[in-house]
Formats: sequence, structure tokens, C-alpha cells
Amino acid sequence: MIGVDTAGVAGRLGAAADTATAIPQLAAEIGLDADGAYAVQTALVQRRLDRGERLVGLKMGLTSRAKMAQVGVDEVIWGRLTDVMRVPDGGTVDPATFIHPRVEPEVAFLLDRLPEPGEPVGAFADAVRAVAPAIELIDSRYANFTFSLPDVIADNASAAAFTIGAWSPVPDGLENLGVLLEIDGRVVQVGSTAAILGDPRRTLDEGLCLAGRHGVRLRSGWVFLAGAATAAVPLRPGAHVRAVVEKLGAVSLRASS
Ligand code: OOG
Ligand code: MG
Repeated sequence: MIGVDTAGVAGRLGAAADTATAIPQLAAEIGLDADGAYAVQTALVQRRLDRGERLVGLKMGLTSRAKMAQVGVDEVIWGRLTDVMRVPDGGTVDPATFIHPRVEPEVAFLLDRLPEPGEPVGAFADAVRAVAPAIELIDSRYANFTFSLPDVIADNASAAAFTIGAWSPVPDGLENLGVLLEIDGRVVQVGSTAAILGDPRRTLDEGLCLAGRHGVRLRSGWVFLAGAATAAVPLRPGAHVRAVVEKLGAVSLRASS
């Protein structure tokens, strides 16, 4: 890992996002490993903070088999969410501002009282104030949406935009709620929250632990995306996207044409 130009790599990924232009994968060529990739991610997100964006949460990635199989990477990853990525429920995104956007259904947690670094989550009910259905819009900055583990970590886990529905108290049976993704009223993906590490609550421990290793502390009031239960689906111009999570209700997003 000697000699990786962290700022330079973050600059290339940042420019790819800003101009909606794909770049080739780079980790193998420059010898970037997972730890080095998180350093690139930190620098990449810092570019956003430097232009006035605020950190508002964390996203987990590849927490279900369906997602791991879709992208061919089988390790849980995490990335950062900023205020500018948030789209209101029922809001519109312009697909032309992304490279090859995909949407996926998620479960979001609203964080409350979190343990001290190194401590396990005591009661999930203390750490999470509310849960909501969510849609994540991912947009790999790599050509053909193809990447290795360090590539996707460096690219902030493909984070691009997200929408959160109405918050509810944590319902009974969170570990096995039906999940649907609809495009223009047609169901395109069906799953269960059970696909998310067997129980989406587990992703919070994973997130605390994995992000904690890189000095990132989760904050009260942050949003936490547990990762998609199903594969992601391309977002076409004009599409109306709706995600439904049993007991939590629906959330929607539109792509302008
Ligand atoms: C990586 C991000 C994965 C999820 O929910 O699993 C992710 C990708 O698929 O491009 O956000
Ligand atoms: Mg996701």
C-alpha cells in the first residue's frame, strides 16, 4: 500500500460523479487494498464536505446474498450519506445526472442512543428510535457497474441518492417483513428483511464495528441504511419507483424524462 495517491484517486472518483462519466476500475492497477480504499472514501466524502455538504448517516452494502451475487463481491461494506444525497419522499431525480443509476429497496433506521466505541449495541430499541422504508439510488462510478471490493469501497459504496418514507416505531417481526420494489406499478423485485444478514438489526452491530475501525462514530439523529434485501434495478427516465416494506408502508421516487 506504499505510494497510493489517496487524494488523486478520490479526485478521479469525485470528478466521475460530478460529470456523470464512468471511469475504469483502478484498485488492481494501483495496488489498493480495503483499508487503503476506506482512506480514499474518506477523502472522496471530504470533497463533498468541503463544498458544504453535511454527513447525515451511514449506508451498509452487500448485506444480502441477492446483492452480493448481483455484483460479485461477497463482503459487507459501508459508505457515507450526505444531506445533498437525500431526495424527499415522492421527489424527482434527474437520471441524466448519474452514470447508470439503479434503485433498490432498503430499510432505514433513525439512530438514537449509541454505545461508546468498542461497546456492543445493548438493546436495539435504545439505539434505534424509528424505522422506515427507503429507496437507495446507487450509481457505480466504474464502467459497466463492475468493480472489485476495494474499488467499490473507494467509490463510497456506490452511494448516490436515497429517499426515506415515514418513520414508525420498530415493529414486531422486523426480522422477517416482506419487501417489494415496483416500477410504474409493476412489481420487479420481491424479498424479505430476513435476507439482510438474517435480521436487519445485525447490520447496526456490523456498521458500528466496521466504521469504528476507521474512526467513524455513528451519531444520534443519523440515518442508517441496512442494505438492500433484493438485487437493484436500472432506473430509466420517466420511471416511477415505489418500495413497500410490510408494516412500514411505502416510499416513492420519480425519474424525470
Ligand atoms: C454496492 C452498494 C451495495 C447495498 O444495499 O447492498 C448497496 C453496489 O451494489 O454497487 O448499497
Ligand atoms: Mg444499498
